[in-house]
Amino acid sequence: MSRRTALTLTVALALGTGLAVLPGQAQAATVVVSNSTDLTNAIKNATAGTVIQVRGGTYYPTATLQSTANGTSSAPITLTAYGSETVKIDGSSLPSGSWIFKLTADYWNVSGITFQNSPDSAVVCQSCTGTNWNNVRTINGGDSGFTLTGDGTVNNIVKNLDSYGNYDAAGHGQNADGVAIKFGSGSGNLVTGARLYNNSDDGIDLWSFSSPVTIEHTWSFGNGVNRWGDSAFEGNGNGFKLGGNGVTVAHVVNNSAAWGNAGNGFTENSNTGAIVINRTTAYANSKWGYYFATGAAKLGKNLAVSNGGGSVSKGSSVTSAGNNWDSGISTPAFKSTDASSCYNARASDGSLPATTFLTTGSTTIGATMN
Ligand SMILES: [Ca+2]
Ligand SMILES: [Ca+2]
Repeated sequence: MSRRTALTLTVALALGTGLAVLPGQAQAATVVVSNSTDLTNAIKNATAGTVIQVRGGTYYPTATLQSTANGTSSAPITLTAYGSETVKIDGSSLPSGSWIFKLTADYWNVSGITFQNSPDSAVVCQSCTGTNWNNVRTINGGDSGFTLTGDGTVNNIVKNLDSYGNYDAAGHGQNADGVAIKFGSGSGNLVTGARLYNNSDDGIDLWSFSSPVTIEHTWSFGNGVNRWGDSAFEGNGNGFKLGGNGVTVAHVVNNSAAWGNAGNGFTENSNTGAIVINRTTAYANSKWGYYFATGAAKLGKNLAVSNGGGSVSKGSSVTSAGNNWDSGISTPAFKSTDASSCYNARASDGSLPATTFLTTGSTTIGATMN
C-alpha cells in the first residue's frame, strides 16, 4: 500500500465511511465497493491510477455508470471484480433506453464483470484508446452487448468476452449484435477469445468502421434466430459481418468459427476491401459459409461444411487458396458436431472451454477451436 493510500484510508476510517469515496477529496488509489451508490461514485470520481474493486453480488444502478476520465498507459483506471467474486451489474432499474456502462475515456482495464439486462446496449466505449476488457460478459440486453464506436478508437483489446441473448425488441431484433464495432475509425483494435451467440442480429458487426479490426479465436453462433416469438423479426444473423455503409477496409479474421447462424457465417457485407480470412470454419449456417461476392477478400485455409446457401460465394477479385472448396483440397472429418461443450464455463485462465466440436486435427485447414 502506498503512503498516500494509507493516509487516505486512515482518514476514511476515522470518518466512519469505510472504504467509500470521500466527496471532495482525492480518491484513494484503491476503492472497494459493495453497493450501487458507491460503485456509481467510484466510477464517476476515478482518476488515473484508481483501482475499483467490486465485491461479489448483483448491483442495480439507477443511472448509467459513466466516465470521461482518462487513465494513462502507466497508470490505467481499473474496474474489476474483487478477487474471484462473482459480480453482476444489472440494468433492470435503469430508465428505458439507458446503457449500463459508458466510457468516453482512455486506458481503462475492465475485468471479471457481467453486465446484464440492459434496457439498451450494455457497454459502450466511445472514442476510447488503450482500453483492455478481460472476461467481461454482456448478456440479455436490449441492444448490442459490447460496442466500440467513434473516431479515435485505438488499440483496444477485448479478450474473452461472452456476449449473448441480446435483442432489441423495438427494432424487432434488427440491431442487437454480440459485438458492434461500428461507425468509427482507429487502428490496433483486437477481439480475441470471444463467444458471441444467440443475439438477435449479428455475432460481430463491423458496419461502417473504416480501419482494420483483427478478430481471432472467436466463436459466433446461433445469431439471428428468432428466440423471442417476434412475429415481425428482422435479425440478420451473420456470424461475422465485416463491413457496411460503403467503407473499404482490410479487416482480419484468424482461427475463428461460425455455426448455426441464420445468415452467412462470414460476409463482406459490401466491404470491397482486402479482408483476410484465414483458418476459419463455417458450419451449418443458413445462408453461405463465406459470402464475398463483390470485394477483394483473401480467403485462405478455411473450411466450409453444410451451409444452406453453399460453401462460398466469391467474386472475381477474391483470392482463394487452400480452402476446402478450392480444387485439390480435401475436407477433413469433424471429430464432433455436438456443440454442447461450447456453452461450458471457461477455463480458469478465462480462455475458451475445451471442445472437440468442429475440430479435425488438421494442421493446415479450419479453426482449431481454442
Ligand atoms: Ca441488422
Ligand atoms: Ca448488426
